[in-house]
Amino acid sequence: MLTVFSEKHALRDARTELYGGVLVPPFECPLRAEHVLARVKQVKLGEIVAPQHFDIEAVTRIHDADFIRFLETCWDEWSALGFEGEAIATCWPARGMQQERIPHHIEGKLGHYALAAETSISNGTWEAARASVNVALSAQAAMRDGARQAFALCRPPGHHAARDMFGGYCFINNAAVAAQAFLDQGAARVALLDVDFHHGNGSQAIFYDRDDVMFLSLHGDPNDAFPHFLGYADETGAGVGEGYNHNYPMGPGTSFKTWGAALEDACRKIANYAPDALVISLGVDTFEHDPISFFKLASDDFKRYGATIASLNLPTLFIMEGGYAVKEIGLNTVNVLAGYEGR
Ligand code: Q9C
Ligand code: ZN
Repeated sequence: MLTVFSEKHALRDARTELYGGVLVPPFECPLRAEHVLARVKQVKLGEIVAPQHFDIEAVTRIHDADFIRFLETCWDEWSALGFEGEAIATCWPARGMQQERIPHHIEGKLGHYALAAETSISNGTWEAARASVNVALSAQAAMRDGARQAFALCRPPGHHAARDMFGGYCFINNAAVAAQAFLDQGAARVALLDVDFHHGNGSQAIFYDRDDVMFLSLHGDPNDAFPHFLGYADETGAGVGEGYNHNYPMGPGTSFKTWGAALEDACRKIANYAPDALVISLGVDTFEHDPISFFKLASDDFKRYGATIASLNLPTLFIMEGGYAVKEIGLNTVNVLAGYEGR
């Protein structure tokens, strides 16, 4: 299958992530994308192309325009103040405080637009996030033009980003923007299946009250795992979207047997929905040796579940999300794609 990749991902190279009370080098690092690309080449998965440019309107179909302007200007505003470190939110509109007001100061804007504190904004972050969504939109355009499947090697990832929030290493929701592009080109229904270890809170929130995108997510139980405050099984959608949101939270130590059964159930729901396209938020942090996650999938399991996804026989767009076992990220990611292709 076709892979879309942008070298501009490397512009997202933050120095710091707040982890365990310490500023550490980010788990979400440039080497990740380079390793996936190397494996795509090694197995000769198919052609690799650079993204085209898309107007920002494709992004503001999903995201708030003021939020996008914030992402674009945050680093300049922050660095103009002469701080030594990267831009990190430290203050939020907590319970009882004003949720809608957007303060002028960058510290207030960071608190308004951040959903968590681990993700710093650094020089080049906006340019990389912009290139990442162009990767997703280019892979989607290839499918509009007739491709049956495609792989968007996006970095930074996107599924935690909501209409007007960044965090969890995500800035622009690449999968949501691509799903909306399918609809805007005439699809009646799109299924968005999120197999990243973490719940795709951004994607869920974006489509929660809609019936034209079914969102399904298999993930670490939010009682035990980030993002903690969304992703529970009783979140089933709202309004006309009621019944079109499905969460499969699973506990520490979950094996492929359990995880694979959840995938089978999700695939049955997708088949009944009969979407015109399937978007996969493909994170491989479900791997047994992932440094920040707690599922127990082995490298061969990724191949097996790629085949399960293929059995849906739908036009399928794979969007790269998480996965932090950097040494094995290429093997695990491309195993899904190769398994999908039946090899
Ligand atoms: N104790 C994605 O996979 N922090 N984002 C986790 C672990 C945030 C993951 C803390 C993890 C975000 C795209
Ligand atoms: Zn993840």
